[in-house]
Amino acid sequence: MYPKIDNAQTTILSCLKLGINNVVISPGSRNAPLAISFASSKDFNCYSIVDERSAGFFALGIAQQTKSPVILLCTSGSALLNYAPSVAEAFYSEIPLIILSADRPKYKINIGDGQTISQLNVFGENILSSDSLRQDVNHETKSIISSNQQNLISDDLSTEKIKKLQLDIQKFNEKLLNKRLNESTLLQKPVHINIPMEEPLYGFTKKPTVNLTSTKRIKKSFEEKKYKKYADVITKSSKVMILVGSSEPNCLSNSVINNIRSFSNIIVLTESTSNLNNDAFFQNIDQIIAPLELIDDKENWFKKLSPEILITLGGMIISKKIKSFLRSKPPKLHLHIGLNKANDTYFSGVKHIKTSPNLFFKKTLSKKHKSSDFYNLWNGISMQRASSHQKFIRNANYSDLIVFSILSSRIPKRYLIQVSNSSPIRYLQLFKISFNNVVNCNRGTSGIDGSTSTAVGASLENKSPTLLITGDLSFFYDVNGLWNNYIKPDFRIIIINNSGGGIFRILPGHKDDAIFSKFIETKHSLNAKKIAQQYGFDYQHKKTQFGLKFALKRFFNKSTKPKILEVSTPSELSSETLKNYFKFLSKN
Ligand SMILES: Cc1ncc(C[n+]2csc(CCOP(=O)(O)OP(=O)(O)O)c2C)c(N)n1
Repeated sequence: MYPKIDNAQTTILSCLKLGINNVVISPGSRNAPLAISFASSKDFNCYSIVDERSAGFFALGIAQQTKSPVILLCTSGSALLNYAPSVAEAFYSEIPLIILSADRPKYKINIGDGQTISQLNVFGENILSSDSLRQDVNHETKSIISSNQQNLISDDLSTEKIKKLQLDIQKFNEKLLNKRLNESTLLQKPVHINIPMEEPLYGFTKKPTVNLTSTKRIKKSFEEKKYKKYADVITKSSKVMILVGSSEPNCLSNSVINNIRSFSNIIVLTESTSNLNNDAFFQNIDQIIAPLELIDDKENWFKKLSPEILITLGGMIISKKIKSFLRSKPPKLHLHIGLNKANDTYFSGVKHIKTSPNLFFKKTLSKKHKSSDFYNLWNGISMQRASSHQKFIRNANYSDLIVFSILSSRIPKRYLIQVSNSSPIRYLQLFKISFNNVVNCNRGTSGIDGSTSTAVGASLENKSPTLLITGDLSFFYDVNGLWNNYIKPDFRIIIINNSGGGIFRILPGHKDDAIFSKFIETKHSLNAKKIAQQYGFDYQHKKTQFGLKFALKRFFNKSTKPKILEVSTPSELSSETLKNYFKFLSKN
């Protein structure tokens, strides 16, 4: 079933031709021509989600796994604005989304018609592009001519001229769609297409009436070849740091990894979301750097550990500590390798080399590197920290830190782990987790507004079972993430309930008083029991170390229902324990 309205039909055919086939639809009437057409075609996987904010993150979760654009379709009015948080997250995390908003014809905007707002550019700078298709003049031509408002067809146009005008409109719409859909795929970014349609909306045809002439897939090409000159610089430097931000699993090949490992002047720092694991890489950045901030000799250590050359790969970096470390000791040269955005995070200037990291390292890592004690220096501290970490954990009180310690050793291999902001992902960074797990977190804008929806979307496109580790506020914020029919029985949620925003007790400047508790931490005494019941989850609530360990024995076993395990932790003691942890590491 294809819509009789040409711009809607062209949109559908363009998506089909470019192989974009996941569609998340929120209900409405203006978008019905597109919704019905997408949903009646076997070529599209369509998902129905009522809440557009949740729909946006659900789509983002799918695209995060597939790296292909996911279509979001909504009706006119405020519906579109509810995509804003996920659009911003997609923009900064570089995840492709195609936002299709159905709209009324232009003359009905701002004149008191129902469910209308100005829909163009609603996402401001937080999206790659926002465009409107042109309204067709071959649909409801008579009413366009008789209306003195529309200004689409001037009075003196003959039927032939109207035909020609429609051809121009069709050409414009096809070209625009081809450009934007391809850009979303190539640049891995969200784009917005607004589609104005006149009523009646519900006319369909069995065969397409529009013939696409110019739509075609544009291929990615790694063109940059000017980087060989850096081989010499890297070889001769005694301090090279490779810092890997959020990446898809195994962004470097084994042969490149082995090559990097053999050089004493290169160190590699990774995060949980780098999804790149090797025992020679330094995975727990905060464990190494945070204690240095507490010692008298900080300046001297910072100097010794700082790189001359910084090579960054991947997306956003989570660790605040590495950011302040590199900002205080900026590298002489910062190269960012890859097609994703080169952020000047460390204010040292950044050179963007748009090529694949594997190719870059193959061409620049020659055999004769300067021998250096850089790797050994980092490795020495890292080993010392790992041993102090174990000692502290052995004797620490039941707290958020201990919960993460228990989880890190009990999450089975081959899980897709989705983590919420903010302290859950920071705690996770302090532990080594199984090498076969993939970790994702919405760090584009670090919001707490879509972690559950993202996890549910992601779970559909990953063969592994999914575990969402979330804070209590993030969970209650995005509870509509559970309001859909796509939650698989192997979906697992662990809520770390520290009765509010535990992160704010950890951040510097925190003062424990009534204002902090009410307006910053937003302390509460809610739990997820009734929510679990409402959405058909198995539910357990544990409040002790022993209880948690016991629950985890069966939590990951196969089941007919998805499961929630809520773990209550003492908020004051948790923040105190973390502060003591870093103090202990700095002294031991
Ligand atoms: C949409 C949005 N609003 C506000 C914030 C600011 N913020 C960051 S973390 C946080 C608290 C999160 O609490 P919770 O999910 O319970 O995790 P915890 O800090 O306890 O680990 C808030 C409100 C945000 N990141 N995103």
